[in-house]
Amino acid sequence: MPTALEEAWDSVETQGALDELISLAQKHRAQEHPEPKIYDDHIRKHLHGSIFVGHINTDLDSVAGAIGAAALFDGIPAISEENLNGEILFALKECNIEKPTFVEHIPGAKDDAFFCLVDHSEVKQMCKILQEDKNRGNRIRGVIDHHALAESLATSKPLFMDLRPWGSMSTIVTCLYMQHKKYLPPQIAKLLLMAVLSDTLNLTSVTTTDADRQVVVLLSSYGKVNDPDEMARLQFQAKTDWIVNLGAYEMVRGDQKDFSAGGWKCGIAVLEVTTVEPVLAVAESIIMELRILKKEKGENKKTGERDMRAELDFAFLFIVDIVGNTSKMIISGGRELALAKAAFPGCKLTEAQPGITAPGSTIKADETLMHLGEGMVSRKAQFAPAFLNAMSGNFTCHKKPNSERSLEELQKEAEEDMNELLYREAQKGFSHNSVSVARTSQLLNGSLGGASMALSKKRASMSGESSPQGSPKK
Ligand SMILES: [Mn+2]
Repeated sequence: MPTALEEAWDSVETQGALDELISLAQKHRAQEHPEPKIYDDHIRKHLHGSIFVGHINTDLDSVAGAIGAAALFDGIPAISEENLNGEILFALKECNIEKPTFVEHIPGAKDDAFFCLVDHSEVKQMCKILQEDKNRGNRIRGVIDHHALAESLATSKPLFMDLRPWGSMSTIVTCLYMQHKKYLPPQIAKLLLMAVLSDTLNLTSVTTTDADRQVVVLLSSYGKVNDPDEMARLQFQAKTDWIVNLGAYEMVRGDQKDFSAGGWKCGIAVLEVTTVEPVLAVAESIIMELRILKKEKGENKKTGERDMRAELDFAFLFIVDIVGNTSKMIISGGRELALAKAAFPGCKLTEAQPGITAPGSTIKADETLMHLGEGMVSRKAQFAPAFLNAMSGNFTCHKKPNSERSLEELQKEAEEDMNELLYREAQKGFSHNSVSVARTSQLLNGSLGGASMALSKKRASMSGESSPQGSPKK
């Protein structure tokens, strides 16, 4: 089997050009920039001193990109959240680079500092400071990204933007080093390499482009990484070990994004692992957390008020098997089942965990896990488009979109809704510390049992029936 590096070399059509790039860049190592160019100088001046920060629910690409771009443009690298995932921590250690400062601790960040966003452009993915700042349009001076440009992004002044349809933001940053002929220190090269490997799943994801392959070759050379395949394996293993220890609460909220179409709102969480079994072992808890998450999305964090129309209609968790190059999707209820079938027709369904209880009356226990086909690994390129396509078509199920219903209607229905009961019970019983949220399994089982009992009694008293669907395991 050829290594990722060898494959990348083979796929690079312009090897001569690449050699030239390397020698050119090496010539400029550690030298003063010899030929000031209007292009470079003005961008440098524009971004100088800015805080470079990635998205919340942060990932290695966001952190590495912020570090790389800040070093290139003489800015300040920042992290959007205090807690970093196991892959990021592993990469920083491996590259001997210090963890950047949490953005809220950077002087001026809350007042008048300028920002360059990396790896995102949507308001809802921005760090809390920017989300809450009505003046952010004055403060965002740059965006370097490889996602669709957000409709929600607006600035009051012209800004520097570099958006390219590549597999990783760190690929763009690497090219910016070449463009600006600036010395790329080996540690930063290694960190950027690890970020490209992370975002492209070691160059196997459908989002991978030739630009990413070329950059992997280049960065392996600069960063002195002889075997990027082995590097990818180690970092994915670090991420998997970390995920397995997270627990269901963090699993469904860690790398989670919402998508809307046709009045529907769908949340997609993704876990990238080298082995899926440890995640499936807690599938029942994951389903419960997905059901609670849907309700949580209606909370207004600032006012503490709830808007049930803002709740998710659907919540999914995809477990991406990086080694097998395929995915499994946890289906948390009847609505999710209907949408999953519309988005991914013909995919096999099984139970997510042996002996699992069906999460509702419109789904069976052996329909709680969908097995997606080979090569299905990307939220951006595959999962989200499939759902968006289904939702914007004439998709219907047994419920209408939350956004199209009246508050009265939703509030009335909530009294009968298992998810609502779970949500209320869960709010009573969990401990929250700065590192993670722990719902003890006892509490969970107790809550689920309690909620189910309450619902069961209520239904029985209302209709005379006595065996509600969706009752939990003892
Ligand atoms: Mn990225």
